[in-house]
Amino acid sequence: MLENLDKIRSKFSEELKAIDSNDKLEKLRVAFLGKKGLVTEELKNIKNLANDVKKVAGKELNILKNEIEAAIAQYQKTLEEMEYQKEIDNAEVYDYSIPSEKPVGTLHPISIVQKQIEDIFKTMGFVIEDGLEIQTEYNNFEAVNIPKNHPARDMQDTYYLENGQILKTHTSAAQNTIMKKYGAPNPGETLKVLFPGRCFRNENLDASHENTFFQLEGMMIGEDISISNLIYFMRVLLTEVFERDVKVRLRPGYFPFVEPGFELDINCEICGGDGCTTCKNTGWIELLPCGMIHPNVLSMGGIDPEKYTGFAFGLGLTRLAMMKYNIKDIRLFNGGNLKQLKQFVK
Ligand code: FA5
Repeated sequence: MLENLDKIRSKFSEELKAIDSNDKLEKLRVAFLGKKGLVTEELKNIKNLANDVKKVAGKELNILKNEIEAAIAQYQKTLEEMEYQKEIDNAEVYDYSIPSEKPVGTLHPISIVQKQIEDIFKTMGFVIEDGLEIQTEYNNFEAVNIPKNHPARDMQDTYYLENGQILKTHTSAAQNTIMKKYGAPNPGETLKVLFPGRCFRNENLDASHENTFFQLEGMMIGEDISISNLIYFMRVLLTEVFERDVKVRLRPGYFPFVEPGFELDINCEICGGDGCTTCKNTGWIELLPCGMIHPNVLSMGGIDPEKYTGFAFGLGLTRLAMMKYNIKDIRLFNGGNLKQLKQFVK
């Protein structure tokens, strides 16, 4: 009996050496440990042995069975490694530094318009700043002259975080930090900053309202800045983006952080002003609120309102992209449907 076990052991070792696939390994397992396998047959024979050798034979058989099981498990890992090595050896080698023949992606329409405006304003001496998306209530509201319990807070349905901070509702939330960062301009100079960013409001969604949208804010501060400077920059912005004159209207608008304040609306490019779902049948899209920075806001930013004046505007960048690319519904931008988005961008 014990001699038999040694033979089985050697036979198994010999046959294992020739195995080069999982299928063959499984067949080998069945041949030794399966229902009619060599080890199983020996186990069945134990009952026929004399009582004094039964115990030793049983013990030795179990040792052999465990050895074979362990060897198979170990060999499975070896096969996996061999397989992996084979894949590596056969893998195509890529040189990732070679530019692809076709561009595999494009910029998002909003990024394209943003970049275009940044380029225009950089040539006019503006610096570009990046505002935080998570903001303090102070920066988002108090620092732009909207104290606690001010009714203007209701105009911007706000997402509050558990730690008391908020998702910024407008890019104006960066005004105070930027004023403090740069300080008042030197005599004869101006501070000109552009700060685009993603904003969040708990809106009822429709063709022109998203809960996540982009604004692009601009601010110019100096000793002699007036509404004519403001109108000049607004005009440059729109003609450069549309590459033609577009019909706009300027009307008074209320924002606690500007005085006076204006709403600049653009004639709806989707319907040409006739009225459609995008413009809610008004023929106009609210696009570019602006105004002269309120003295309180300058003071809170550490700039003397007796000496300096400035303008600020808060462009609805997502809506501008809608008008530029004739996109009827704002929800398309965040919808993630690349096929739809690609048709607007070359
Ligand atoms: C503001 O957010 C002011 N901070 C803008 C400002 C800056 C005024 C500086 C004066 C001086 P308003 O809430 O109107 O204003 O938003 C500005 C623009 O963002 C709107 O004209 C619109 O084009 C865009 N906008 C506002 N809410 C949404 C929304 N839910 N979805 C898409 N665009 C929006």
